[in-house]
Amino acid sequence: MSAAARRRPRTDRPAYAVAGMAATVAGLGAGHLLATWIGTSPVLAVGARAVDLVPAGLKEWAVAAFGTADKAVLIATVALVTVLVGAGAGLAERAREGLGVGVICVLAAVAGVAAATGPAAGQLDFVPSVVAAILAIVLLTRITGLLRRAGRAPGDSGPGSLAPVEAPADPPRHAGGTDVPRRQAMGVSAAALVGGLAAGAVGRQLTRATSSQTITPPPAATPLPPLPSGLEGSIPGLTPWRTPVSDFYRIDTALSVPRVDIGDWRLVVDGDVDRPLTVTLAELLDMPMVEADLTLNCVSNPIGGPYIGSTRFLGVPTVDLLERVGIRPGVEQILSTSHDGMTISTPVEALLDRERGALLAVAMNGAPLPRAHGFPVRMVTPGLYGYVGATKWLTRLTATTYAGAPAYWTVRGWAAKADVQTQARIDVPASRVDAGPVVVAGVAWSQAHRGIRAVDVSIDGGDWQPATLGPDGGAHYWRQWTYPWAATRGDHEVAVRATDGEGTPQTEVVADVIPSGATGLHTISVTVR
Ligand SMILES: Nc1nc2c(c(=O)[nH]1)N[C@H]1C(S)=C(S)[C@@H](COP(=O)(O)O)O[C@H]1N2
Ligand SMILES: [Mo]
Repeated sequence: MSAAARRRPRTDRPAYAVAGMAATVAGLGAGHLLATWIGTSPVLAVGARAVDLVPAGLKEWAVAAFGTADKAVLIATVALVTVLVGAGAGLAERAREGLGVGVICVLAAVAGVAAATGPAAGQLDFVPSVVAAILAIVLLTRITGLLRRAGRAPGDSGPGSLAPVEAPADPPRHAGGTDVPRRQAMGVSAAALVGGLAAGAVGRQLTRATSSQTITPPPAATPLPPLPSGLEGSIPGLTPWRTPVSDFYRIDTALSVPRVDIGDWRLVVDGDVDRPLTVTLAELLDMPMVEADLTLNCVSNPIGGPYIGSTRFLGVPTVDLLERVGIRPGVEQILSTSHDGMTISTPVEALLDRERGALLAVAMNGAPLPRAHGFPVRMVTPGLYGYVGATKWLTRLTATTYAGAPAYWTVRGWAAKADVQTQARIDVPASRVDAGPVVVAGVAWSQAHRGIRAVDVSIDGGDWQPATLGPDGGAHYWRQWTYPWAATRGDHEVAVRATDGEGTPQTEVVADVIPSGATGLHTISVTVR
């Protein structure tokens, strides 16, 4: 055994790896907490850039595999990879003093650049990454310093000393001074780990807390009568006719929910217009408001999927603002920009169509928009999927052409325009039922084609049988339906088909969600005992 090997026994590798991990966790936690007040969290910054840079196919896979938990999985992956690199930094520091510090600097540089180049990045967004790096470096050098002392025999004056191999300085490792710095190193590592995790958790709680800022939605100029109650009261398991806001699906690319200051909020309306305009929130809230019962759905919603909800929105007709600025001939789309940099293209004719009733919404279900759903102002465009008409945290509307400014999803392979496909979904029964009368029920929607005229059910490929429709909430609102089935023992296939208000049944052709929304019939298998 060489002197060097004796000075640094093989068994101290885990301690260095733990040191690197602990220092990294402490840095990440502190950075995440600091980002509550200033800049962007290093983990979220890297995650956000990853969301923007990964190919659409991988994103599709992640949504398919993890659903709306895809963000949590992404954040966990980024954190895990960072902590593993941190372990590597500890080992690098063991191999050569300063090398691990270098690894941490590289990590921090990646995070800092990611934070500073985000679409909504301000000048101080890199700060938490720098603070995280400083803390991690201080901890790493302190802990590895202790480990070095622990690995050194008493009397050994340090690396490079020419202590003879046969020196008296070869005591049992647990004796003498060597154990004290080792224990101190373990203590500092443990404290860094616990402190980092706690800081991260506190940061998470603080950024989650709902904003203290709110608005008072003004009354609608022409209020809608309340919706009658739906069928869900008598059919357990049927989707409620009005989606509770807490159950409303959330789809966006934001890793932390954007926090928009209502005092600073401005809506800029510009581009190819006669009179560009900037409105404050107070000015917007002073404009005449209308109510609309709307179903909102995501182009990524698979057949039978959950990314759909219905509520009553309150807002300013988008056309009112567009008429004020004067859209010039040749404009094809309104490119909307959100506070977090998302861009969405909406066909200008859809927004100028007063009957369709696109809104700059400020409230849903009688209350201000929750932060997750676009507080303070979002777009909603009946008949169009969310990714081409429902920009949350809206800050800008720019009149332009499709070639002039391709939107976020367009450059990622999704259709530049997409009407909501006519669909029906089966909510009940479950996959196992007892023989006898069974209620088949669900919802159907066809916002782009004057609502739902009929829903039909087919058992085991048999003739289409008409379902009974629930109350009518208008062309842009989904419709509940129910069908009484005399279920007989055995395995059965139940299929549903919607027919739109113009009399066209939904297509049975199976299409994937990308590029313009899934098509095909929703079919379920039921075992009847
Ligand atoms: N700023 C911003 N707005 C956005 C998105 C986004 O990623 N960022 N996603 C869109 C998509 S794909 C959909 S389906 C709807 C979803 O709105 P919700 O989360 O309120 O249900 O928001 C749209 N608006
Ligand atoms: Mo979407």
